[in-house]
Formats: sequence, C-alpha cells, structure tokens
Amino acid sequence: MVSSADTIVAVATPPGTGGVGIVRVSGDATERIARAMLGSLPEPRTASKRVFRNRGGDELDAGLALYFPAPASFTGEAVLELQGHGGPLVISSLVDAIVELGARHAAPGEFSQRAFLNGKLDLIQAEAIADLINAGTAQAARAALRSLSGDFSKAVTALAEQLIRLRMHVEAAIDFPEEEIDFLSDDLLQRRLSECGGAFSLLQNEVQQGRVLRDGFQLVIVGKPNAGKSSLLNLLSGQDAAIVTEVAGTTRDILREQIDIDGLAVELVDTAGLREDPDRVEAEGIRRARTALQNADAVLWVQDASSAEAGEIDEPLPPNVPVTVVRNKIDLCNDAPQDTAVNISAKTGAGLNALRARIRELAGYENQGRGAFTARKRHLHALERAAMHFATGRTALEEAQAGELLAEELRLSQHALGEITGSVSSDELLGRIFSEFCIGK
Ligand SMILES: Nc1nc2c(ncn2[C@@H]2O[C@H](COP(=O)(O)OP(=O)(O)OP(=O)(O)O)[C@@H](O)[C@H]2O)c(=O)[nH]1
Ligand SMILES: [Mg+2]
Repeated sequence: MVSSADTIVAVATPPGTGGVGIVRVSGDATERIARAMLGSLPEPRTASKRVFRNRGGDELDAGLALYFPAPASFTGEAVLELQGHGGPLVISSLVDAIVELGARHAAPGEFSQRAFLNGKLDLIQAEAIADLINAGTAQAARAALRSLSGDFSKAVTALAEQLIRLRMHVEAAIDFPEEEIDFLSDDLLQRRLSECGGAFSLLQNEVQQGRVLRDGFQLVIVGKPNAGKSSLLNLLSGQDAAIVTEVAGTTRDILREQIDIDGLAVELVDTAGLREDPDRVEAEGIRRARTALQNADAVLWVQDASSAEAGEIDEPLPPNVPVTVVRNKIDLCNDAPQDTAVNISAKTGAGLNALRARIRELAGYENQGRGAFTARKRHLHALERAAMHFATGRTALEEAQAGELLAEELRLSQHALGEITGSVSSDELLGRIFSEFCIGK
C-alpha cells in the first residue's frame, strides 16, 4: 500500500449552492482531524449526526459525518466525509478548518489516483468514473458503468493471459533449440496464434465502439452553396438551428449541433458552401469549413439533386475519413438514381431514416444494448500498438522461423496492453490522466 504522508481535502459536490455539500478527507491524519472537528471518532461506516467545529472550537455547521477506516474506503486510506449544508461559505469554512488541522487541498483526480495506487481500481476503472460523470447519453453512462465494473479490464486481462501462454510456449521452444523447429511449427502454436489474432480484432472493434460512445462522433456537412446543408442540419437536429435561404452563400460561420441517434452522440457541423471566387467573408467561412474537415470522424457531402451541376466531390477530403454522398432535394426530381448515395429531401423529410442508419454505420455503432463499455483514444492507441507487435512477431515466425523475434514482440505487445489497465504505467502517464479529472474526484 502507498503511504499517504499527505492528507488531502476537497469539496466533493459541485460548486454553488445546494441542499447538501460534501467535504471529503483522505489520508493518515484523517482520524485525528475527525476527533478534533467532531469531538470523537464516529462509528465506522455509519452516518452520525454531529456538530462540525474548527480548531478553536467554533461551531461551523451541523450535519452527517461518515468515517471509513483504512483500507475499506474508496481511496484505500482513512476517509472522512462531512455532509453539511450546501452553501459556498459553509462548505469553504469546513475545508479551511480541515486545512488548519493539517490537510492540504487535493489536486484534480487525486482521490481516484490514490484509489488506483492502493489497488482499489485499475486505470480503466478510474477513467470510467470520470466518463460516467461526464456521460452525454444514457447509453454512454451505462457503458461507463460497465467499464467501471471491470468488464473492459477483464477483456484486456484475458487477452494478456493469452499472450503470456503464447510467450511461455515460444520461450520453451527457444530454450530447447534441438526441438525448436518442431515446437514452432506445431499445431498448438498455430492455433494459439490465430486465436490471439482473433481476440485482438474483436477487442479493437469493441474499443473503437467504446470510444465513439464516450467521445461522440463528429459529422461534418460539406458541399456546394445552396445544396441544402443547413436544411439537413435542421432536419437531423429537429430544430430550426441554422439560417436557410435561397441565397447561395448563406452560411459563413461554422455551426455545431449535438444530436443523439439511438444513443450515439453526434456533433453535427454545418459549414459554408465550398466554391470558387467567394467574397471576403465567405472566403473565411470556406477556410473554416476546411479546418472542420480536418477534425471530422466522417463527412456528409451534400449534393443538389435538382440542379444540373450535381456538385460532385471536387474537394481534397482528409484520407481515412469515410465520406457519404447525400443527394438532397429529391422532392424536385422524378427519378433519383439508386446507388451508394443516400437520397433525401431536407424539405419533406424523405430518406431521413436511411440517413440516420447510414450515420450509425459510419460510426461503426451498433446499438446492441448489451456488452458495450466506454473506452478512450489512449486505450485504442495502446491496443493498436499491442496488435502491431503481435502481428510483427507472427510474421517473423511465419517468414523466418524467428522464434526469438516472436518472443520479443509478444513481450512488447503484453507491455502495451499493460498500459491500458495501468499494470505498467509511468508517473508521466498517470499525471496526465488524473489531471484531467475535477477536484474532489
Ligand atoms: N425543394 C427543396 N428545397 C430545398 C431542400 N433542401 C433545401 N432546399 C432549399 O434550398 C435552398 C438552400 O438551402 P440551404 O439549406 O440554405 O443550403 P446550404 O447548402 O446550407 O447553402 P449555403 O449555406 O448557402 O452554402 C433553400 O431555399 C432551401 O429551402 C429540399 O430537400 N427540397
Ligand atoms: Mg447553409
């Protein structure tokens, strides 16, 4: 267990006024602070009604006190929670009194960091707490809860164990060189390699979905002026958010709308129509549209189906970003072609369901209702690195019978997986992760 030389204090409830405000203390001095403020130590894990006093004995507030002796607490250290009246002055007087008694103000995420360092949570779970609090849709909240309960961690650990078994197999082969050839070409090894490869793709897929659930999905709407981009934004968001006129070049600023498609949080981005020879203001709008394209998770290219110039894609779009052509104003056409484009009318709403389905597809999002957990870019990147080492090692074996190389790549792969759960982690990584939390978490 990590020694908690410092005792930390923070307000656990949001700033402002409320019925109740909670102050949380964690660390070695907690017991002493509790005695000083409450007169005596409350019975562990039982709500006791107490008067809260400062060091000089002045009464600050009265409320509920909860004491959790180490190690059976959130942080694994002795923890005291004071639930007082939720006024900013009352709460800050409690914090001041606790600081006077020897605690210091907690850094952002420090409670969760201590929980991690004391083995109460792994890194995925600590991050899931922040994701649960910040979840934007009910599905994202449920998925964060699943990460918090350990579903994601279990999947990573299971994959790490498969890698360990493989490594043991390969290293045994290296230790007995006279039998190496047999060992490395036997069926069991091949089977384990392909099982592991399958497990990697499965988990990568789940983590990708988890990332979209957590971060939402940025969908940028582009096309020629007057194609109906702003009308499409209004249709998808169900609101009259963007100005729509028959004047080409209506939209100049970037407009963002949050929508929820069956639990998938989508940020719709409406942009200025792309064309040659715009005026000065419009030119700035077009520049912003191009910047927005660089951050897109997917692009909708809107065309005016009623116009002779269809508005084919003539804009360099970012590579690796899926693009869907949306043919708009089909209410004005007799026969819109049936191809990979989505035919809609932003005016009548025709084709809206097909478009929503296409957006879900673009996000790689299936509303399975079960099993999904939240994940972060950090997890996805570490997993990609792990998969890359695994693939490199596999190739080394297949092409050069290089058992040592395979063993080394498996070790690196396992190490990358360890970064996800935090079983291997650097101070720098931890600092970066926990500093994103709010104070009091
Ligand atoms: N009939 C019909 N008219 C549409 C449809 N969608 C948009 N319009 C009309 O087309 C014109 C342009 O629509 P906007 O939504 O402003 O087009 P935009 O692509 O945002 O245009 P800019 O912001 O100028 O680039 C308006 O007069 C709309 O009413 C549609 O599906 N059917
Ligand atoms: Mg517009």
